[in-house]
Amino acid sequence: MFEGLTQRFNGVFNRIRGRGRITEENVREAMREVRTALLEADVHVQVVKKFTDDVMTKALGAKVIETLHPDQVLIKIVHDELVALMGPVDSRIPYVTPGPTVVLMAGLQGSGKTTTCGKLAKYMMARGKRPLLVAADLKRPAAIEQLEVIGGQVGCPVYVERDHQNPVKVCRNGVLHARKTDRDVVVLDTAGRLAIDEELMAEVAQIANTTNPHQIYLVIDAMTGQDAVNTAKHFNERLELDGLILTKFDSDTRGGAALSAKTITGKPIKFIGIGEKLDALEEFHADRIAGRILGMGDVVTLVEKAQQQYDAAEAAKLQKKMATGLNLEDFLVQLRKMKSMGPMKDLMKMVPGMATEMGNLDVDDRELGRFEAIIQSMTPKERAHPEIIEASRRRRIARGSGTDVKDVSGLIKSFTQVRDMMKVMSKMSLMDRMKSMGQFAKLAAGGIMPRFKGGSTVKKRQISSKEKRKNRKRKSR
Ligand SMILES: Nc1nc2c(ncn2[C@@H]2O[C@H](COP(=O)(O)OP(=O)(O)OP(=O)(O)O)[C@@H](O)[C@H]2O)c(=O)[nH]1
Ligand SMILES: [Mg+2]
Repeated sequence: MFEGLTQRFNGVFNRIRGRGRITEENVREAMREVRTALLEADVHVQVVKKFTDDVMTKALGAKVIETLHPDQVLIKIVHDELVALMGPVDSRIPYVTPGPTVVLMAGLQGSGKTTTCGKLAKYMMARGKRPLLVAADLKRPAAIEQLEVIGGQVGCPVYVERDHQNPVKVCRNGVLHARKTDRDVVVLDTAGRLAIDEELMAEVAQIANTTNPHQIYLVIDAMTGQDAVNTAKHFNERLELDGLILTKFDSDTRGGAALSAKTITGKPIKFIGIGEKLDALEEFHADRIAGRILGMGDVVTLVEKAQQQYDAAEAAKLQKKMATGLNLEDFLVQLRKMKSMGPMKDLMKMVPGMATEMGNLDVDDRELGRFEAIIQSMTPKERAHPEIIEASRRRRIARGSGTDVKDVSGLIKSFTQVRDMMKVMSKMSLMDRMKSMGQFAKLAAGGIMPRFKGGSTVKKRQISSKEKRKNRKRKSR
C-alpha cells in the first residue's frame, strides 16, 4: 500500500541525516519533498498543506536534546503528525443494551459493502455477539443470494424477503425479527449506487430514518483514492456517519484515501478490509498505519525515551518551584510557553490524567491572550504576591487590561487555588499525584477558564446518541 510514500520519506530523512541540526532551511527543503511525496500518493491538497505546515512548526519549535540527531527528531515529528492526521479513532463498536444494536452499511456500488457485512458479522461473533444480517439490497438481482452465501460461510443467519421491492420494509422487519430470535446486533446491507445518485441516497436516508441505526458506516474503496473521500463527504452530509470502512487496503493503491479521509470528512476510519476472504478485516489504528508508512518504529521509540528523560529533568525543576509556591510571574512564563507551543487542547492531552478529563473540552486559545493581558497589567510586586491585590488594585488592573474586575478576581482566586493545590501535590507520592491530576484538570477547566470568560470558554462537545439520532432524522428529511 504505502511503498511509494515509505521510499520518499526515507529519502527525506537520509538527506537530513548528517546535518548538524534542524534549521529552518533544511526543514523547508525536507517539507518540499514531503509535499511532493504526499501529493503523488494522492493525498488531498488541503491535507498536504496542513500536514507540512504542522510538521514545519513542530520541527522548528522542537526541543534541543543533545543525544538526538536531527533526522531522528524529524522522524518522530512526522510520525506523530501522521497519527494525528488519521486519529483519534476508537474502532470499538458501541453496542447498546438492551439490543439489538442496529448497524447500517452504506456505500457506492462494488465498494465492498456485502463482503464487509460478512466480515463484520464474523468479527462480532468472535467477540461473543449474535448478529443478524439483513439483505436490504433489492436493486441487484443476485444481491440477496450473495449475502446468504456469505452468511452461510461465517455461520450467521440472514434475514430476507423476496416478495417485494421495498428495502425500508425489509430493514424494519429485520430488526423485529432480530428481537424475536434473540439476535443482539443487526447489520443492514443496503444497495450500492454508481455515483451519488439522489434516488438511492433518498432510499438509504429513509432506511436510516425508519430503523434509527445506532451506527452508520460508510464503506469506501481505497483504490478510488480521493474519490472515495469525496464520496464520504457527500454521504456524511446526508447521513451523519459514525465511521468509515476502507476496503481493498491490500491493493497497491497509493494510500491517499487513508491519509485524507479523517481531515476531509471529520469521520474516522474504523476498519480496513485487507483481502477478499471473510477474516480479512482489521481494526484501524492510526499509530500502526503511521508505523507501517515510515517503517521506523525503533527510531520513534528511541526519541520517545530521550524526550521522556528530558521531560523528567524539566519536571524536576518545575517540581522544586511548585513546592516553594508558584507566583503569577512563573505563571506568565508558562503561559507564553504554552502559546508558542500550539493549541491548548493538544497541550492538555500531554499532561498525565488530563486527557480523559479534558477529552470533551475545548479551550479557546484566544482566552490565554486575555489572561496574559491581566497579568501584564500587574506590577512585579503584585505578580510575586497576588494576595496584596485588593479592590482598588483590581480596578486598576481591570482598566489596564480592558477586562472586568470580576475577571481579575476570578483569575486571582483560581490561581491561588491551583498554586495551593500544586504545593500539596508536590509533597505527594507519584501515584497520589496522578490521581489528583484529574481533580486539578477539573479545577483548571472549571475554575480559571470559564470564570475568566464568563463560562463560555469551555464547551461541552459531545452530544448524546439520542440527539445524534434526532439530528440524523432532521438531515434525512
Ligand atoms: N482485495 C479485496 N477485495 C475486496 C475487499 N472487500 C471487498 N472486496 C471485493 O470487492 C468486490 C465487491 O464487493 P461487494 O461486497 O460485492 O461490494 P458491494 O459494495 O456490496 O457491491 P454492490 O452490492 O454491487 O453495491 C468483491 O469482488 C469483493 O471480493 C478487500 O478488502 N480487499
Ligand atoms: Mg452488495
